[in-house]
Parts: sequence; C-alpha cells; structure tokens
Amino acid sequence: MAGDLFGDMDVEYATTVADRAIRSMSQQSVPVTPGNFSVWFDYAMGTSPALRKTIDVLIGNKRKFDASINRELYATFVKPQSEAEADFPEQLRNVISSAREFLATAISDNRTQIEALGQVASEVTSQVTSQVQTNSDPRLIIEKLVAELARATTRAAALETNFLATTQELDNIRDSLKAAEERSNTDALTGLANRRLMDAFFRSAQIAAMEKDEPLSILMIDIDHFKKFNDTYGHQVGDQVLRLVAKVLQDHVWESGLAARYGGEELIAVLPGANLAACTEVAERIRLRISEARLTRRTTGQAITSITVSIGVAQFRLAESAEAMIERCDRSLYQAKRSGRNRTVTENDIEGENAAA
Ligand code: GH3
Ligand code: MG
Ligand code: MG
Repeated sequence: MAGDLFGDMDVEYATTVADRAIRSMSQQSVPVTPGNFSVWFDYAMGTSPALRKTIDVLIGNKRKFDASINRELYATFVKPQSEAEADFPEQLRNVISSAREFLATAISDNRTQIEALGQVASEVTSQVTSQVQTNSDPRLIIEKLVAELARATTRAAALETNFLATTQELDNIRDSLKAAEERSNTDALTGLANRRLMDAFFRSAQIAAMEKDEPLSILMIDIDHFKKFNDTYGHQVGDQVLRLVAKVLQDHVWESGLAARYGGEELIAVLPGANLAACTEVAERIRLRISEARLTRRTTGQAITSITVSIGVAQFRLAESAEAMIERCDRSLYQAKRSGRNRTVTENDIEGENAAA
C-alpha cells in the first residue's frame, strides 16, 4: 500500500513479506520491477482484499501475468489507493460518529450519577427520620445535603438536555454531510451519477463480477449531431433532450447497475451480470426508445425533429482497469459514429483489430 511506503514497518516482518512476494512472483513468472513488486508485496501482505481476490482468480484461471495484466493490476489496485485514503468526508463522518458515541456515554454516565445521588438522598432521609426525636442537628445538615442534591440533579438534567441538543446538532451536521456527498456524486443537470461515483461503482462491480464469476458490461451513449441540435433549437432545449436521454437510460438500468453522465453529452451504463449480447440488447432498446420519442418545444408546443444516439458496448475483461474498458467502449462508439450513427456497435465489431485478443 502506498501509505506504508515509508512507514515504520518492522524490518523482519517486511523482509518476510518481501520474500513471500518474490516467491509468488517467480512462481507466476512476473518480472520483479518496482511496479510489479508493489502489487505483489500488497498481495503478500493481504492489505487489499480486492487485489488478493483478483490475483487469486487470475492464478485459479491459470492466466499468464503478462505486461498488460501487470500494468492493469498496478493501475487498478496500487496507484489509486492513495487517492481513496484521502476520503475527507469519510474521515469527518468518523469523527462525528465517535463524538456522538462519546456524548451518548457521557449522558448515560450522567444518568447513573443522578440515580446514585437520588439513592443516597433517600437513604439519608430515612436515617434522619429515625433520629429526628433525639437530635435535630444532623437533620438540618442532611436537609441541606438533600437540597444540594436536588440542585445537582437539576443541573445534571439541564446538562443532559444540552447534550441532547448537541447530539441533535451533530445529527444535522451528519445529514448535511451526507447530502453534500450525494451532491458531489450526482450530476446536477441529469440527476445521474457523475464520473466520480461511476469510477468507484465500477471498481466494486468489477470485484463482484470476479467473485460471482459473472459477466459485467458497459454501454456508452453519445447523442448524434448534438451540436447542430443545440445550434438549431438552443442550449436549453438541448439540455431537455439530454435529460430525456438520461431518463431513458436510467429506466433501462436494473437495481444492481448504474447510469452515469460521463462527460458533456456522453452517458454510460454499468450493467452487472450482462454479457456483450445482453448489454447490446439493452443498448438497442434504449436507442429505439430515444429515436421514437416525440419531442415538442415546451414553450410553444411546436414539434422538434427527433433525435438519435449512437452506442458503444464493451464487456469487462479479467483484471482490467475501468479506463481500459471505457477506452474500448469509446472505440466501439466511435465506430458506430463512423458507420452512420443511430446504431449500436460492440467491441467485437471494432474495425481493424482483433477485439478478442
Ligand atoms: P456526433 O456525436 O454525432 O459526432 O456529433 P456531435 O455534434 O454530437 O459531436 P460531439 O459529440 O463532439 O458534440 C458534443 C456537443 O454536445 C457539443 C455541445 O454543444 C453539446 N453538449 C455537451 N454538453 C452539453 C450540455 O450539457 N447541454 C447541451 N445542451 N449541450 C451539450
Ligand atoms: Mg460527444
Ligand atoms: Mg454527439
């Protein structure tokens, strides 16, 4: 892990882990380069369950650790980890959680104290009542004590009310943090997930796909001649169209998947469980639905030319990074544009290359 790079790891332990890493690397014929070594050191340490799982699946499938897989492993599991560590909202949330826990404990301690004081008070009062005939001094003292205790109890109760208000405040902070985090994960125009969330989502979808041994595919949509559409009808009408396309996409993505706005007018759907054929089918349904949509200008009710989209489809390959897969999907999309638009093209149809390699 990047965070351990200069840490105070016990020398003997580090050497053992390094030995294990190098042994595994030599078993899998992985060249001992700095990048590969950090991958396999992590693997030997077991710090990242996702990395462990991925490598175990690759070994289980007798996959050769060639340069491309090694690069992907590094890019996917070693490099981004330091970014994940800097997850500020997460840290803040944890701080708030512990503050809240602390307050809850304080309140409960406070209650116990009040009860204890109350008990002492009633014990003392009954003693006083039995002694009252013989000596009146202790009674006075004890009455004072009882009054003092009553005041303490009131103070404690006020303190508790304060604590509760503070807790409520912390709850509010936590809620607004959560809302802020959601906003930072959502695209304001379309309401879809943004690229940031999509990247994180893809990472976990990728692990889940390997664990369940299930396919995982993505489709990427780009509106055809959208620039011309904007020029003709104005940017605002363009925005409405973009929202419509986002809505159609969202309607076709199942519970375990994710629809996201990847760029300006480029949208992506991540479809866990779908192979290339299933994903293509979904893409075609989306494409047809959009081309059949009747658009009218909101202000005048006037009809607008229909729009079309081009779609690229790609299926996840073991251990590859999101970037690699999206890049392949993007090339499929480009091919769809080149071969006339308003169509779906898969990675298997990319011209001039062996997509299955
Ligand atoms: P094609 O994809 O068919 O090759 O042609 P295009 O005209 O759509 O070309 P391209 O995809 O390169 O153009 C992107 C255009 O999308 C440019 C910009 O006007 C428009 N666009 C991007 N983001 C938004 C947005 O948020 N709102 C609107 N209204 N338009 C956008
Ligand atoms: Mg575009
Ligand atoms: Mg376009």
